[in-house]
Amino acid sequence: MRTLVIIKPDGVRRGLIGECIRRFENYDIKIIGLKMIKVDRESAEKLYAVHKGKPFYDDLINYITSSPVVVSVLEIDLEPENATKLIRKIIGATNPVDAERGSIRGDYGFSITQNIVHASDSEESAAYEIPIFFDEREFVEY
Ligand code: 3AN
Repeated sequence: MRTLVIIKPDGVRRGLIGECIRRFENYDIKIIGLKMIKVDRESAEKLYAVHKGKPFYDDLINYITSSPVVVSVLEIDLEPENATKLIRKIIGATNPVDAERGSIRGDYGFSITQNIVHASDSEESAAYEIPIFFDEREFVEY
C-alpha cells in the first residue's frame, strides 16, 4: 500500500526530518516520492476537507501553510489495514499526550495542532491525499 506522510512545519523547524525518515526506514518501508514544499492554501483546504467546519480548522490551515514541509509517499508491503496500523504506530496518536513512547509524537510531540507528522489514515484517504501533492510521474520504482 502507498501512503502519504508529511513532516509538518514544526517537524521541519525543529530539525526532525532525518529522525522521522529514520523511523520509517527502520521498517521495511520504501520511500518512492520525497520533496520539500510550501503548502499552498488550496492544497491545504483539500487535505483537510474532512475537518471543514470544526473549531480547529482555521488553525490547521494556517499552520500547515506557515512554513515548508516535507511530503513523501511511502510504499509498504502489507495489506492496507496492517500498513495503516504500522504507520499509525510509528507516528503515534493524534494527541501527543496519548501517543506512546517510542512513537514520533510520543517522543517529540507537545501540541495537538503542531504534532510533527501527518499520515493518511486509510487506503481511501491515501488515494485522495497523494494526488494533492504528487504526480504519478514523480514516483521512482526500485
Ligand atoms: P491524524 O493527523 O492523527 O491523522 P486527524 O487526521 O484526525 O489526525 O486530524 C488532522 C489534524 O487535525 C491533526 N494532525 C491535528 O493537527 C488536528 N486535530 C485533530 N483533532 C484536533 C483537535 N481536537 N484539536 C486541535 N487539532 C486537532
